[in-house]
Formats: sequence, C-alpha cells, structure tokens
Amino acid sequence: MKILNPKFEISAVKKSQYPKSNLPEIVLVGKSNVGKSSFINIMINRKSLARTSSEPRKNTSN
Ligand SMILES: Nc1nc2c(ncn2[C@@H]2O[C@H](COP(=O)(O)OP(=O)(O)O)[C@@H](O)[C@H]2O)c(=O)[nH]1
Ligand SMILES: [Mg+2]
Repeated sequence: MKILNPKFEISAVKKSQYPKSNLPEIVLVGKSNVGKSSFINIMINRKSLARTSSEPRKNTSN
C-alpha cells in the first residue's frame, strides 16, 4: 500500500459529520494507550499526524 498525501479530515462525533467519500475505509479499534495513533503514524510515514500521548499509559484522564 502506498500512501501519498495523508491528511486529517475530521474527528466526527455524529453521522452528519462523516466525510462524503467513496474511498475504502479502515477501522482501527483498541483500548486507550495500546498504540493506535502510533500505528497510524507508522503506516503513513509521519511523525505526528495522529497525536500520540507523550508517555505510555498517559492519557487525558491522568
Ligand atoms: N514500548 C512501546 N510503546 C509504544 C508502542 N506503540 C506506542 N507506544 C507508546 O504508547 C503510548 C500510547 O500510544 P498511542 O499511539 O498514543 O496510543 P492510542 O491511545 O491507542 O492512540 C505512547 O507513549 C507511545 O509512544 C510500542 O510498540 N512499544
Ligand atoms: Mg490515539
């Protein structure tokens, strides 16, 4: 898979905000701090398009 121009579209919280697109979609599921954002950045070859926590186990509630 070759990803050429990744960009952040939206953090949609309701259906009306979902991007209108016919592109294939990928679902990435996992509990907090397992490395979802880090995985996205690796896959798209960017350092921080997806924001990762500064330390393992650190999240918005601590
Ligand atoms: N040791 C280790 N830490 C990782 C790995 N992947 C991510 N992390 C760290 O775990 C923390 C949480 O990662 P993050 O991508 O923000 O998780 P998310 O909450 O699932 O999006 C961050 O501090 C990452 O640097 C990994 O493969 N090994
Ligand atoms: Mg994340």
